Amino acid sequence: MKKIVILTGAGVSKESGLDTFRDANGIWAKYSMEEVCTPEGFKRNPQKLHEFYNKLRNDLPNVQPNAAHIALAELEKAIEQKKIDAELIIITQNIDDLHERAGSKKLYHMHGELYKLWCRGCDAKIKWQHDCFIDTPCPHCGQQKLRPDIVWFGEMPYDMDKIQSALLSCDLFVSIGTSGVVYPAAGFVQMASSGHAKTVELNLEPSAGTTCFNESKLGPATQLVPQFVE
Ligand code: BV8
Repeated sequence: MKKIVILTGAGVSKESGLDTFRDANGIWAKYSMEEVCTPEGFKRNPQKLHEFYNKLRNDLPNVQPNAAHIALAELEKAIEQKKIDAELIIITQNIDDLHERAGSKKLYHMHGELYKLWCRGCDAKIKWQHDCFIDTPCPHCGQQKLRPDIVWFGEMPYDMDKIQSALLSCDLFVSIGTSGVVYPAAGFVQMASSGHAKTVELNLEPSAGTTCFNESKLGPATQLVPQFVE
């Protein structure tokens, strides 16, 4: 049984029309990472941060999964139908819902999800598709202590124990559409290599960790991923 672990980043959603972070006209060229992607930024100006995530959340219904998301979902389906003797886990750094809408189910959102809020009053995690403001009451406890359920810099990514054991025991690790700048995701290739995995990078341009991969294919995800899945 072949164990496959796939890591995706913002590049896999680019051709659906969502901005990446570090490309020329990416998100960090328009917003300050410190202001909208750190707990300190949220403490300093929670309204500004809520407005940032409200905008990203409102963009989601206008975009569709692309051929890369669909190819990964079809791979999972073929495995489910026992057409391929393998196990597949997708770890995404993305907070959009395009993998889910393409049909992927075995998915870890290690940096959280746009369609989730977290109440710091009662600790509830809430499915949320609307705008959220500093005075939006928690639907569970009524307190006005909601924050986006997003992992900011300096915060521990989700599911790291499950992710780590998957990486150390996989046969194939494929990294798609990520610049390889943000840790711990950027270190996953080394973790997979320390096991017995073959490692492949599918990216528009070489990532920061490109030399750590056994193989690197360059091009758009909507071309590379369906070819790779075949
Ligand atoms: C943690 C939130 C510890 C959601 C994000 C020094 C060294 C090492 C590490 C650190 C360090 N200083 C600080 C750190 C830690 C820090 C970090 O890594 N900083 C970096 C900047 C150095 N990491 C953290 O803080 C993490 N937490 O370490 O916790 C800890 C331990 C114990 C207890 C408590 C804490 C948390 C990191 C998560 C931060 N949250 N975002 C959101 O707003 O979206 S990060 C942000 O970057 C997004 O999540 C994004 O997913 C992520 C990575 O970006 P990419 O997805 O790679 O996107 P990018 O634009 O960079 O690249 C796109 C790529 O796609 C490009 O290569 C491009 O060529 C390619 N592409 C473009 N178009 C296409 C394409 N590819 C294919 N097809 C195309 N069409």
